[in-house]
Amino acid sequence: MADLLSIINPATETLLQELPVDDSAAVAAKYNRARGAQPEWAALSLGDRIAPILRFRDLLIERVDTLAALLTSETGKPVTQARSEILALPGRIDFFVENAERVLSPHRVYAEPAGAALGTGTLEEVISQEPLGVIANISAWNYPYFVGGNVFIPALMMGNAVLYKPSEFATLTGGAIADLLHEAGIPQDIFMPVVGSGLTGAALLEQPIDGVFFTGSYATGQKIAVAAAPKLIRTQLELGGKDPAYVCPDANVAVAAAGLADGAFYNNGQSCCAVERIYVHTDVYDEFLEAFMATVKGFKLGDPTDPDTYLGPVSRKPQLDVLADQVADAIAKGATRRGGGERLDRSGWYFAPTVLTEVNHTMTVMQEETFGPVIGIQRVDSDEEAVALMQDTPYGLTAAVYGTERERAVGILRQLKTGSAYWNCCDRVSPRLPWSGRGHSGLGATLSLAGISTFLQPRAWHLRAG
Ligand code: TXE
Repeated sequence: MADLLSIINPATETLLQELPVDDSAAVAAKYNRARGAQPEWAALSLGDRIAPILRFRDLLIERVDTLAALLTSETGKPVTQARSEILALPGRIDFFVENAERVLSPHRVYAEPAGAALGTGTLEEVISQEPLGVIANISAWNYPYFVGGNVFIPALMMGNAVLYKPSEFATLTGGAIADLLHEAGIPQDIFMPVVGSGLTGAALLEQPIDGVFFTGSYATGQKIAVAAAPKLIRTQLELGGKDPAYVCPDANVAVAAAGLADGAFYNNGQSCCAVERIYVHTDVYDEFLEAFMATVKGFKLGDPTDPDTYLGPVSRKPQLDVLADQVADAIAKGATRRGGGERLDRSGWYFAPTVLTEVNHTMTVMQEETFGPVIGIQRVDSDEEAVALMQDTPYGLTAAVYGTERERAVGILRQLKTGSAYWNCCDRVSPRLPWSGRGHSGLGATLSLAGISTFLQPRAWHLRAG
């Protein structure tokens, strides 16, 4: 009998469902089906591949209530935020649809002028694009519609078959996404969910896949890269960060405090691009801290099914210990705790929103990924000090600067090695811009035109008329 995967509701700690896990043989069978079906899918016109994706887009909107309730039940994401995530995917789909043809179309890059050739005819050079084939999409739980959709939508559109391994903490949503894609007309064998935890993900990597697109932690990302290396396949890793923000002395403090509190606590801090460290110039430090604390106190914590709830439980129980350890380490080294700091005494994996001040870089909270509702705020005396602290990380996903002078902010951001740079905003993703990381934040890019062409490989045509 197959092993079972238990799906637990983080808000109530009750068992939602037990699902049979795909073992190695089941994974291999799915791979074989995908391999068999992919050439026919790739041979369809682009329009025929786009049509079911547009139906999927409409179904997302039509079914948002049910889908959001399911996502909330298995991840604890507040339902309003679950709805926002689902309703933002259509905008990303629109971007992919609008740009698919431009990326996929063959183009002639050279045509020899008539009579110039030494041979009998003229020479043409053409670049065409081909899908990779069968790809693995190993995904995360924190934004399954976003981080999954950034991969499987353009991958399918470009003619690939997708073996989709949802996170074990968002498996019901992974199944719902598959059902919706199939209902919309994507062939069963072209998109298949693969159910299980890391072991199932590892079994998927043993198949002769043509690419792996992963979202998750740096530690697992390294394992994926090692497993994929001998295969010499396209490997993309979208990993986490320790994203810093700096508030300049000339910043609009109210805007900075509201924006950064949301950036730190939205989705309970469980975003790859959550604000994880804040540096504030001493001239505006007190004013900023007061406004920041007022915003945090206004966040409603509780039942994630309540539309007014802003902070629900964390999605994974072990994270409670990570958060408690970071807080304890900071306090032992001299930090001040302003509210929160511990698990709430109630059922569910709730951790009180925590602001730590008088922090420094000897503390894990300023060094290691927190991925939860805990934020450190550090006072700095100059832009130079802020830059040095912001640079002190092996990660490089995003960085934000709040201030009125664009040149000053851009000058600071240029000194940081990050995939995204924010001026007077943070925790923001656009389908038009590439999502990429430097250092431990990953390899490759999703979204933008680069996030479409990554599912293709170019072919060079040297065509000489005979
Ligand atoms: O990630 P994992 P988890 C970070 C964040 C968080 C941490 C853990 O720091 O605290 O990751 O989250 C599959 N071979 N981010 O546990 O373990 C696994 O089943 C193949 C950042 O979810 O990296 C899941 O589907 N697959 C982030 C996926 O990998 C394996 C989003 C991610 O698991 C595997 C989420 C293996 N050996 C978490 N081991 C972001 N960038 O937004 C595990 N998996």
